[in-house]
Amino acid sequence: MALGDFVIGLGSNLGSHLGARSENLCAGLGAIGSLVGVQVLATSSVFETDPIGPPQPRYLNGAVRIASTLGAEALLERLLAIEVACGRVRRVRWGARTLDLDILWASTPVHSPHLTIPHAHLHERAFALAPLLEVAPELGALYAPMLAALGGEPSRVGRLSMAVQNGHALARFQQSLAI
Ligand code: A4P
Ligand code: MG
Repeated sequence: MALGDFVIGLGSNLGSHLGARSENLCAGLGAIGSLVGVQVLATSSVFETDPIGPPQPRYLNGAVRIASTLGAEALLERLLAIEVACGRVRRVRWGARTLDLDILWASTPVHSPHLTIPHAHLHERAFALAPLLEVAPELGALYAPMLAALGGEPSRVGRLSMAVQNGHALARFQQSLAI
């Protein structure tokens, strides 16, 4: 039985070109889709966003909505393991990373010593709000005005999708034609 829905934000700004950063997002999405007890419900567009924090390359950001039989703490543990498997090394707070996975929202809010959901910085980050609203449009009344106050959506560069083939989760990035 699913414990609830979660929206996970994906971010990457390491990799010299669009391809490498989108591959990092796909690796993260594929790993999330392969977790036992997780079903992918929706995937978002990919946005190219200015970095918040110290000077560093621009990010690609997206989001995935899942139904999960894992509780929030167990899910966070799996996400941290996926970040490590995807080569993330923690050096600088808010610094560059191959893959950052944050739990942006859950159908049941969480306030524990390790975890705050909705994410504590959600309301101040267009790079998180824009993909969140695509996979959870029912949250528009609350979050769309916050996104508008931040200047609206960052630029879309493509979208993420997920297919299951022979029991394997396959994540894809399709680049927008306009680029
Ligand atoms: N934690 C608490 N709540 C949550 C949550 N809802 N989801 C705790 C995930 N983790 C949560 O987070 C550190 C600890 O926060 C977790 O172990 C968990 O116990 P982290 O993401 O591992 O640490 P961090 O990324 O080094 O630092 P921080 O401050 O969390 O950074 P953020 O908030 O992840 O922001 N600019 C653009 N344009 N796009 C980006 O994606 N990302 C960041 C990182 C900075 N600037 C960016 C972007
Ligand atoms: Mg993070």
